[in-house]
Amino acid sequence: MTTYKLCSLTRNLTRFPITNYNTVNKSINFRYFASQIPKSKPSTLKLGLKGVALGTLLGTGYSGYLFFTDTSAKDHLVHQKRGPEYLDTLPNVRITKRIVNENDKSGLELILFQFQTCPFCCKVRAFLDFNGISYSIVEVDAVLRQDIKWSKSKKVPTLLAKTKDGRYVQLSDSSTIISVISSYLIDKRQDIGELVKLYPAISYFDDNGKKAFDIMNKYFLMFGDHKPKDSKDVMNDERKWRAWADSHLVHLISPNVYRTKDEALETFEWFSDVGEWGVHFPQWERNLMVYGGAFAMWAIAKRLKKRYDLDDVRVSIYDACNSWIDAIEKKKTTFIGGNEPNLADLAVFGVLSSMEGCQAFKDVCENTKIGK
Ligand SMILES: N[C@@H](CCC(=O)N[C@@H](CS)C(=O)NCC(=O)O)C(=O)O
Repeated sequence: MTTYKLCSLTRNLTRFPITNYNTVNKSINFRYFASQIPKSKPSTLKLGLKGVALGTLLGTGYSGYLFFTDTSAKDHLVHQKRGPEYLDTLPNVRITKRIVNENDKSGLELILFQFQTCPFCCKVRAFLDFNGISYSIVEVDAVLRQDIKWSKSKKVPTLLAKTKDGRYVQLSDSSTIISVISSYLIDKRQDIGELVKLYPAISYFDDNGKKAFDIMNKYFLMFGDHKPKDSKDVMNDERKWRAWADSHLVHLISPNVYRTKDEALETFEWFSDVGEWGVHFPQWERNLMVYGGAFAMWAIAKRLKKRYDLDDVRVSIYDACNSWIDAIEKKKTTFIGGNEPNLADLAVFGVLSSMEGCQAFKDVCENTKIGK
């Protein structure tokens, strides 16, 4: 912006009534330029200088205006960094479930704040369960969300992990949670409280010009001194499919499971069963979650269908599942990760498992090879 303004100012100056421009050895300077103005036309100079002053004033004003309205003028503020939050004590919340794996040697103490059927939460649980890690669950009321009120970010999944100094570090964003814990599992002598610092949230301006934060390296693992067991290509492929699960597959879930009012209600009844809402919440709150949630999500699903440009939502999810299957068949392996599932396999499994009790899940299993 500044550069452009200087250029245009220079251009304006050289375009000034320079009848003598060619006769001043092309080394134009203001004093010389002023002396060349015929005395009989003082008003032209005055007028010109006023024009320059006015132009500068307008330019400055316009820059100021842009600063507050145009995001490109704020580029120097784009890369703000936000580190993790630490809590000295646990927030006053009810642990609703504890998943215990007797053979857990991770040394981790984790509390997962979740909605049982949120695809991002399912993804985290698929990862923790596959790795045999024990954890506690706080089932959050999806409508009132009291149990997440202590947190700046109201999103789930949110994970609290006990650090070496006895505090709790907060991890938000499902893929970051998975990458941080995977990095920790590479060398369990590390302090998870320190590892999280390697995944800062960085600010950017989204398509609507609104400032947002994202964890840019969320698909990367930290190996420290350890040599990765996989080649660069294999790791790139894993990251690619993990990102696909977050940026594509997951957006097909809501439009499918809340496709009609009946499907939305059936889905919420199932949520209530698996999330044990009848046990964890009073009847009125459970009903509010089921009926309020079903109606709200049916309405939102219609908007999402438009936003992601989905014509027939079932066809879109069949296509996505088929792309995933094709990629595995091309590799001639059981999983994208080869003979063992990698983080991409767990992400896709987790996302799809979020709709297990829904009609959409049955349809996907019947109409694609994903069930196998
Ligand atoms: N990028 C996040 C997305 C999490 C997310 O959007 N969670 C939803 C539940 S499925 C949520 O909490 N939405 C509430 C909100 O946006 O306020 C992740 O991967 O964890």
